[in-house]
Formats: sequence, C-alpha cells, structure tokens
Amino acid sequence: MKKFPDNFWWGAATSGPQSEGRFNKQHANVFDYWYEIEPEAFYNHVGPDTASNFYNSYKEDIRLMKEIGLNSVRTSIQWTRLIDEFETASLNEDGVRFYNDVIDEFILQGITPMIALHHFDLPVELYNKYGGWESKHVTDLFAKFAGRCFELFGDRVKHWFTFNEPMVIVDGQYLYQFHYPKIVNGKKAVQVAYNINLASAKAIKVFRMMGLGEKGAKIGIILNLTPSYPSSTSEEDIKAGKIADLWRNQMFLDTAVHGAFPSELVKLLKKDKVIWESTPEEEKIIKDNTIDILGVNFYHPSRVKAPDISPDSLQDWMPDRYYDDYDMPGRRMNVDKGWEIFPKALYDIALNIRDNYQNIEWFVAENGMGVSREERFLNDEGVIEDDYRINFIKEHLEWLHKGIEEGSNCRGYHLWTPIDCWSWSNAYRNRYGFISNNIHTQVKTIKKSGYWFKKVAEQNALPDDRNGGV
Ligand code: BGP
Repeated sequence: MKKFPDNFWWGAATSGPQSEGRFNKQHANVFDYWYEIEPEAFYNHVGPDTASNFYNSYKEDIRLMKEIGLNSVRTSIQWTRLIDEFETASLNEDGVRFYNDVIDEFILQGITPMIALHHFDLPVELYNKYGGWESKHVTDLFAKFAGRCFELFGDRVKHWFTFNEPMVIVDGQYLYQFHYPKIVNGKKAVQVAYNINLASAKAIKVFRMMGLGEKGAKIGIILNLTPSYPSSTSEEDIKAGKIADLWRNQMFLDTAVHGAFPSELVKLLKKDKVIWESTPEEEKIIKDNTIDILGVNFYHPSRVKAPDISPDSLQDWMPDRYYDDYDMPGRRMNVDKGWEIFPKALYDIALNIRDNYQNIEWFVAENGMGVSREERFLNDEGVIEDDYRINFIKEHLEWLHKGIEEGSNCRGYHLWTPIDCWSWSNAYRNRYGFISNNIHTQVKTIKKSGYWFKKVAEQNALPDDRNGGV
C-alpha cells in the first residue's frame, strides 16, 4: 500500500461558469457573450446556458460527490452572478443566496469547499469599458469583488484561490486566440500577465486586512505548471527550455511565492522593449502579498527546442520567438485531447516546489483525462468503464507519492472534474468526470473511476497492484 499523509484531500474541481448554467445571472462573462455572438465557435454549438445544471441540481450533485468519497471540492464564484454593479461591488441577492446554499450544502455533506474567485470568467462589460485585464482599474474592481466574497463566506470557506490558470487568460485572449476576444498582441499579453499578478496580490491584501488568516483561512493561486523539457542536451535547446519555463511557469509562480518576477524574464522583456508598466507602489503590493498555499493544475508537460528561425528575425514580438514546441517521437498521448501523458512530471513539479519554492504547502488542484464518446465504454449495467482514467490517475498518484515521500509538502489530489462539465469552446466533446452527465436529460451516473476513487479515499492509500488492487 502506498499511504498518503493524514487528512489528505481526495477531491475534484469544477468552476462556476462550467457547471452552474447561466440561470438567473444578471451579467454575461466573456464566454457567455462569445457564445451569443459566435455559437459556431463552440463544439456542436453547445454553450454555457445549461452547463451541468448545477444551479438547479446542486443538492443532488453534491450528494453524488459525497457518494464517491470526495472530502474536498473546488468550484468558483462567478463575478457575474454575485455582483450587481461592478464599480461598487453591490450584491445580487439571488447570487448571495445561491452561493450560501452551495457552501452550506458542501459542509453539511462533510465536503470541504474550496473557492476560486476567477476562472476565465471576466464580466464582458469590464472588457468593453476598460479592456478587461489590460486595465489597472479592473484589478481594483477585482479586489472589491474578492472582499465581498470574504465578507459573505469567510466564516465557512477556509481555502481561497484568487485565480485559476491565469496563464491561460494570457495565452487564450492575447496570444493564441482560443478565448474571446482572440487578440494577438505580445506587448498587451505582457501587461495583462503583470496586471493579473497585481490583481491577485491586491485580493490577498484585502484578505489579510480582514484578518481571515487569523481565523484559520488560507489563500493562494492555482497555476497550470507545465515543466519544460528540452528536446536535447544541446546548449540551444536547454536555453529554449529555460526561457519557456520563465514565461510559462515562473512568471506567475515566482511572483506568487517569492513576491517578485524572475529577474532573467524582466531583463529579457526590457531588452525586447515589451516590459510592462508598473510603479514601485504596485511592486510593493506584490512583494508583501504572497500566497499561503499553491494549487497546481497538471495535465501535460511542455517539450521545447531551439526555434527554427532566429529570434532576431523581423517579426512582431511573441514569447515563443525563443522556443518551438517539440513533439517527442514515441510519446504517449491522450489522442482525444491532443495532450501528452507524462506522469513523472508531477514528481518533477513536487521536487521543484520543495527545492525552489520554500517547500510551500501545495496540492494537485487539477489533473485528468478528457476522453470523447465515452458511451463506447458503457457496460450492461449502464456504467462507463473508464479504466484508462483509473490508470491515468493511478500513475500520477504513484509519482506524486514518491515526491511526498521525498519531502514535498503536498496536501491533496483533485481530479478535473467531479461531474462531466462544459469545457469552454470544446463544450462537451471531451469528458473528464468521475460522474457522467447526459446533457439532454441531465441524468448523472457514477463511472467506474468514481467507485474506484472512493476506495482510494477511504483507505487514504493507493493499493499495490501486486496485492490485488481495488
Ligand atoms: C483546465 C481548466 C479547466 C478545464 C480543463 C480541461 O485548463 O482550468 O477549466 O477546462 O483545463 O481542459 P479542456 O476544457 O480544454 O478540455
């Protein structure tokens, strides 16, 4: 048996915009709006309107989560649901009622609720008015919204996260066009990365001023870490790997944990004349408001090589002028999603946090395998036999366990996601859940992996296969 630390968090993660549905929401976020104007950008034209109906069925859904043994679950509060007017952060009554009910229900079922404050769901109004995360004013509005959440729910929620995967906002909205408004502008991307780091620090400042830490609560950020492995040991490829790591991982990780941007990154952005606008006061806010806890989303590694063309070629500035993605021959793939499967990276992440990030308290906040057409695997009892998911989780847990044994301070493992949910422009193409969801009837059924995970959680251990497994 591979035993995990006492009180390990065995859980799963979802988000407000991907699970609730748009019911009774007064405002549109950027995804609600994008779907309104371009439904064809979404797989099978399925938008966020219903999602997995959590707004209406949260009691039943949480009961199912309990049934598969989850002891902790992360979701997010939608800014567009809780707030009526963004400048003053006035409250929406139904939003307050809903999140109170959800949090109470989690606690009633013995599941620790963990709450993120932003999961790609910027109110579209703030984009139209101010340019969204391009604007420093929006960082203040976010801190106000965060303050409201702490006031309302801080008596019961003890694990808070400012942002989920801020790097995806930078990549999706400002570089690689997979999130609305699909801008390609390296200089803006750099400013947005800075502003989100600032917004996160401002929210943490409010949390500290309100004394939530003294009442036993913790605050952090959730980052998608993709260790960058160079394609060879040549000097050029190693250099490419280092720069990819600076941009993809350290830009948020160093700032969140150490309170400062990595100096090599700052040097490079200055040399390229794309450095962000900042003030000493803002830098001090970032310095003084580092995180208590880190959530790590890990799906796939990043493999890079030296770029095919020289970074000095005349071209608009993009971070990837310094590296090219590299497809390693013979790699194992989740073909449906197009992501490499490389569980050892979780061990590398664990040791990196131990050695370079103060061995800060952390947990796997998302890991998972999105597979399409899972009805292929239905058995006679109507249960999806997702052995591929069980193996995927098992392999990741094995490497994680090794990292913990070697001293990394990891407190838990959350799968993406408890119940199949809506996945942005991929909508319901790939399914990730322990529990399936028929999106036409909203009937939810536990998959084989759900029953398997329950046993792992109960035993707080990964059974050794040689002894029969579970
Ligand atoms: C993460 C996001 C989640 C979820 C997951 C699955 O990056 O935090 O919101 O969507 O990825 O990825 P996808 O939805 O692209 O299949």
